[in-house]
Amino acid sequence: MDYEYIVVERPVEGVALVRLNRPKQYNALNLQVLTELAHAFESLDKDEGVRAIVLTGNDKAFAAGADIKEMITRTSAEMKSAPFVAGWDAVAMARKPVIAAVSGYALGGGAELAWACDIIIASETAVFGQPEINLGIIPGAGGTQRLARTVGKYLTMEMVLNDRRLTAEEAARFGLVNHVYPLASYLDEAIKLAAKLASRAPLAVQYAKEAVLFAFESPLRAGLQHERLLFYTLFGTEDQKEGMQAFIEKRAPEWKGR
Ligand code: DAK
Repeated sequence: MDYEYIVVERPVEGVALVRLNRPKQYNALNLQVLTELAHAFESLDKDEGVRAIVLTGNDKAFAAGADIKEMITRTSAEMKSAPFVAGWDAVAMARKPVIAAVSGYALGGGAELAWACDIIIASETAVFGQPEINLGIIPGAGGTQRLARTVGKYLTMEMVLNDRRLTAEEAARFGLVNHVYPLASYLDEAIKLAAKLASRAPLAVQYAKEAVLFAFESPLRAGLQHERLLFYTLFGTEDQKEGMQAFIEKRAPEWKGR
């Protein structure tokens, strides 16, 4: 598939960088962007050469939300049947770790794209918000759910009901952002972190991600059982033998991803 509104690069071994590229519209997510995003994430998730993915926009905007001009005339049925959600879902469903590198506006569906990632790196200029209420709608790509599960009821209510926006520093303080860096370095730092993840045992990384995400979806007992099952499964991999052997031999492990 040729992409019009996203760019996919391989900045370092094992890492894919997906850039939203609709700068004049602040990377507003129209159907085409979301379709391309879904395609890219599905392909990268299958690509054995890719072990971590960085999703970014540009310095001014990660993404200012779904495309309002495209949505305005749509009916309920049209919104439901158009494959809008595929983009957000593909990011959220990736088995490999996904890092959002956010600068400038991350609003509405743009913020929800960041919330769908596993780790969020922000530039000092990043602004996060769910301003859908100003348009007479509510978040529809996970905002109310992922925010509530991450920062709790009260801050989520203020953000969703009253368009409270968070600076990068505030988002970090509330546990929504892992690290804040200057504008000049946030993307490099995100790629550096992705390279570190890409150098780790691939199956263990994927299973660890799966286990953590399961915590959002299950009662504790089911989560503990799921974690244990994944833990036992890893003892059937070559990487577990290699990791433990390397420890005993005091050398660096060589991961095979099997
Ligand atoms: N949609 C369309 N165009 C947008 C846009 C957006 N979300 N955000 C910005 N733009 C366009 C502007 O229209 C303008 O285009 P021209 O007029 O130059 O053609 C250009 O980008 C620059 O924007 P501004 O002139 O407004 O620039 P400012 O610096 O003054 O302001 C801003 C930047 C980001 C604060 C402002 O543009 C803004 O407030 N944008 C809207 C933010 C917003 O309300 N976002 C939420 C959108 S609703 C779904 C699930 C979820 C969703 C959809 C479907 N399903 C389950 C199906 C998500 C919905 C949303 O995200």
